[in-house]
Amino acid sequence: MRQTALITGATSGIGQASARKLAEAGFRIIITARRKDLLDRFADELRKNNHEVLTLVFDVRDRESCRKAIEGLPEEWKTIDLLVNNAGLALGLEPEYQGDFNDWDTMIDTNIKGLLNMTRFVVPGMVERDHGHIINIGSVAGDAAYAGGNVYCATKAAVKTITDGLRIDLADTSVRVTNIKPGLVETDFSRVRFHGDEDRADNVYKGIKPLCGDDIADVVVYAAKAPAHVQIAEVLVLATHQGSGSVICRKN
Ligand code: NDP
Ligand code: 8X3
Repeated sequence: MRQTALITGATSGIGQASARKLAEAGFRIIITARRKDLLDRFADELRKNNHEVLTLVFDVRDRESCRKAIEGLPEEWKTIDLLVNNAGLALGLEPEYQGDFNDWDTMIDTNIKGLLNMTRFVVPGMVERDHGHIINIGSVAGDAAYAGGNVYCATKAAVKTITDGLRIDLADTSVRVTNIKPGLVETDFSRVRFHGDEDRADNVYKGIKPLCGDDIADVVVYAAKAPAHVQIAEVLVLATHQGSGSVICRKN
């Protein structure tokens, strides 16, 4: 029986690239996100390439929807071997004292509570089977705050602590836990952060060759395919001309 991976936030960017590469690496794929049209289109592409795929449309912030999605899985899809908690976002880049309350709530509810919702519903089955792997997509932003990053950085610092806590709590099982922390990756991330302002989003990647979704997906697949006794605990992946969350060397 082939292994099954569930990837949240698979309509775009890192999640979509990870789902594609995990399918190519032999996983059956459960892809999830809110935008049904994009999810269906991606599922069609995967099926055309003979990959086995199931779509689930829900918002990770909605705990009951997460519960229903997992509990309602068809029998042949119930055994999840790999959970990739990728769904997440940044909103705004204002100083903390001028931040938008709704943006804060959305980031905290998605990046922290959404990840916890999925973990809470999927991991008990892994513990029961004494087999499984959780890969959380953290960020270099979780290592240290940068200007205007305040709440987003705090959510990714929380992802690091939550991931470490889970790893400790699962150390007496065979379930593995990984935190992958990307730096600048060119996806829809900045378009979402700047509420659709394309010029501002494009500027984020000016003068530097950023990472792409596939670069992070390669690391996801590496961690997932490592031998069972090898737990890739944490990986920081930066563009070559990025030194840290706030040091980015741009060339004209
Ligand atoms: P994208 O905006 O390209 O993708 C984000 C994905 O998350 C989309 O598929 C979106 O799907 C999904 N999503 C967002 N909110 C929700 C929600 N409430 N419920 C379900 N799905 C949701 O961004 P990235 O691929 O760049 O981001 C993926 C992850 O990587 C995030 O956690 C981000 O913080 C992290 N990251 C990104 C970096 C970057 O520079 N790009 C660097 C470091 C980390 P839909 O809208 O259809 O629901
Ligand atoms: C995304 C990377 O540096 O834009 O987490 O915050 S950064």
